[in-house]
Amino acid sequence: MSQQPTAKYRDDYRAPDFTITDINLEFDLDPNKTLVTAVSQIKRLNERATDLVLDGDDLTLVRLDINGDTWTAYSEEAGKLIIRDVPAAFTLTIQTQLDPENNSALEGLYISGGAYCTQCEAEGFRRITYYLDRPDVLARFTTKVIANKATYPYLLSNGNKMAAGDLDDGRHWVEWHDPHAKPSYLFALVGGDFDVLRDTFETRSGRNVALEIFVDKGNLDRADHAMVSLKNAMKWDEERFDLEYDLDIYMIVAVDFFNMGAMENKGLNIFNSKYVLANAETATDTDYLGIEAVIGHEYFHNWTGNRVTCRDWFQLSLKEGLTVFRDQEFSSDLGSRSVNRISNARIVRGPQFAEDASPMSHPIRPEKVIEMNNFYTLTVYEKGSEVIRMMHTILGESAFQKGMKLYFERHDGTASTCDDFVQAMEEASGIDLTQFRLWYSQSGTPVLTVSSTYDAATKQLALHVTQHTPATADQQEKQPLYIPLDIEMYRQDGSVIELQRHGESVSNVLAVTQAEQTYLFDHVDEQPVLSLLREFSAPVKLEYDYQDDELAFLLQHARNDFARWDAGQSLLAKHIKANVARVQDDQPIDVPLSVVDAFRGVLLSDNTDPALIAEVLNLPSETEVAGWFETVDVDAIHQVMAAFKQQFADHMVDELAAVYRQYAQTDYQITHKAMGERALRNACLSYLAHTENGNGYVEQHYQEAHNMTDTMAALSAANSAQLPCREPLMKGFSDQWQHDGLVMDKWFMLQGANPADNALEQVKAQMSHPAFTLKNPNRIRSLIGAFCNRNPARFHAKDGAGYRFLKEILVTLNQSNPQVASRLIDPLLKLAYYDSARQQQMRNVLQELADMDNLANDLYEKVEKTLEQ
Ligand code: B3K
Ligand code: ZN
Repeated sequence: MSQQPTAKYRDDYRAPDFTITDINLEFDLDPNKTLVTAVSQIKRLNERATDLVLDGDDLTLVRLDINGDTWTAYSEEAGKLIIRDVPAAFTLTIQTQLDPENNSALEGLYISGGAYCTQCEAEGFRRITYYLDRPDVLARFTTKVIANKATYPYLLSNGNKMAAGDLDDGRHWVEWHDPHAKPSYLFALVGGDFDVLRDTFETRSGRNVALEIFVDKGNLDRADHAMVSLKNAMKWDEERFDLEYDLDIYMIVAVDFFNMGAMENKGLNIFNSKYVLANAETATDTDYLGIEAVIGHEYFHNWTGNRVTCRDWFQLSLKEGLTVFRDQEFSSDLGSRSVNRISNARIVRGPQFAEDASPMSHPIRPEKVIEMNNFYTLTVYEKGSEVIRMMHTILGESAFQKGMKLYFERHDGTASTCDDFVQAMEEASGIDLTQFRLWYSQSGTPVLTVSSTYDAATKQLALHVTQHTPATADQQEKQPLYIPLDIEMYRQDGSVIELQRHGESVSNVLAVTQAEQTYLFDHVDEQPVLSLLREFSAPVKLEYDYQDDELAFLLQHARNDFARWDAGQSLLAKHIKANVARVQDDQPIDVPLSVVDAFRGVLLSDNTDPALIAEVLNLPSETEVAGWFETVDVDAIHQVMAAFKQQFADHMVDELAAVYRQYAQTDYQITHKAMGERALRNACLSYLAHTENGNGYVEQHYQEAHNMTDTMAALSAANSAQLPCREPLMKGFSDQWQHDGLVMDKWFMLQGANPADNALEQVKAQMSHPAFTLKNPNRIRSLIGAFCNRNPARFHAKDGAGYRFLKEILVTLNQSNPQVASRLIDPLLKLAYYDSARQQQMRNVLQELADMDNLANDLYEKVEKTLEQ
């Protein structure tokens, strides 16, 4: 490492010395010599400040004027432009030259598939011009874009289109003005040629908003679902959150080269095409749901993120946690609430808890950051959303919405803090959230240990609850949190026992606030079965000594679908853990028939939503299971999970086949009901693939599939069960789709997750597939990301070959796209959970990375933290 990057601390926040009220930008687009002229109105805020310090990264400065005159009193330092002795208010003109074609980091201005586009969050605007590139500087933007008219007929930026014209030399220009002052991270520009899907939306107050979705030529037939989702989102936000759109136009541009999912730039969202393009032939049901969620998410940012933005990047969860909560509610109101809750809980309990337990552990409002892009994490987003959800649970919908209203009244048009949000919730509800605020500053996963004693004579139940948050890499001392614990009690006949204390009914949501607490309930007429942490009411680990029959009971009888699924997961977890221990003791794997029977009961229950049955049947991934252990035995886990799949398939083959036949589909519909039925049928197929006629089932399923969901279900079953038809089907798919990278991503993902012994060799071979390129983040995530995250038995191969392979990829990406590299490295950070031989191998490759002399900040931050441990 040549130069040590410096960390920033939340405590060091200082208001800016200067601000920028207005900026006029002019872009003369050229692949290697784009000229950017920025004319900013600068105002001094701190009277003692004499020097204006602007951020800049990888820029060529062409001109610098103050009030129209050349200014020479400036110097360039690493990442900064220092302009000395500036007046109190002035016009600053800065001209920079950019090379978008060679911008492989996909941050700032770059070219994706022939179109110019931008990505500025978090700190990409400084790769366009020197600027006060921080979210608490809010300016009105006017942007003029100039380019060749034939090649780039569409020139777009934020806000409303103000004027356009042609130049003599075949070029044209368009000027945009955004009336809403915004931070630079929300700036966007696009120049290219597209097909456009147009529609309109009439807001509640009767304003007409033009909706435009820009896609690559030829993809118009894949944009409808995105448009429907957008209109649904606009309507939902009016109805549920009382929030209306505020510009005359809303544009979405789909690009193939994009580091993450999408970006909420004001009035001009830029999307990874994965979250826009879909039709029956190319997209699975999961893709459809993903599009609905991400289109919603970016739209909802218009209020939670854009109208009220973040004061500094440590406050990121202010907009992200809240907006994830809003998109989850949107998906739940439109589709199945319980299925949505299940997938949220899976993410938090799996990869988010793993993040808490890693060297990158941080609170939802981090304290220390080297590279901001490293903090767009599951903790900030998903746990952040859980924290908002807990407030929603504690306050109730009505008081929560009052809090939202107060938050907007106070903070609209400003850059705010997480604390501003909690304050509004507190004042609107009258509920003291002092202790609750700890969720923002304390990292780690709390463990709730619950036990109960029932006294038949007094008909009292005592629930004893302790909470403990283990120390994390970033924080040793932990305090008790305010944890909402949602519970229910059942009688043996399945009826509910009302929660009562002194004869009065009490809320199902207990407020756990101390390290140890006991709750007493009376009028409990029999020894109850307890349903605990319903709806995953807090992002905690629950420990309760459940008996198998209690879990089987809840799986069958709980009146809440989430609780049923959760009981099934606990039953599995108990026996998976026990069997991993058996394998380690050289004993045979034993899946009790009573466990199989409990699942069979759900499979055959005809009053249960098929989507829920599918979720119940969906075994936890090996990566999720790994998270349950102090020391991960990848091989034992692999064996045990394979055995569970096989035993379930063997013991339930007839029932699985019957349900599979029952849900045979003739026509294809994209409704939640049809999706649920497909999910169940395909879950059955995934088991049937492991039975005697597996190959026949899968081959026929593939041949008869008339949509991508079914096609992929067949391929994925063939892949997991390593069926003879795997080869020909994979080849057929590749022959059919190799021209389409987005579709091929599904295939690459299967190659990455291939359980074959020689998976690594095959993954390496697929890197020469015509559809693969290390320049495209989607391809990298599909093939290499799947290998490292969804194929633990191969990635963690004893000889360390998986680690060395990842290292080679990281060395390449460190140069070309450090942001993507930094996402990919995550499985190596968990080295502490592996045996000493594997740990050493992982440490070796991390050390080799640390020794590089050009290691990007993104990787540096993670590598150093891990090696320090
Ligand atoms: N706000 C963007 C994420 C930007 C990530 C920068 N590395 C998308 C979103 O959360 O909606
Ligand atoms: Zn977001």
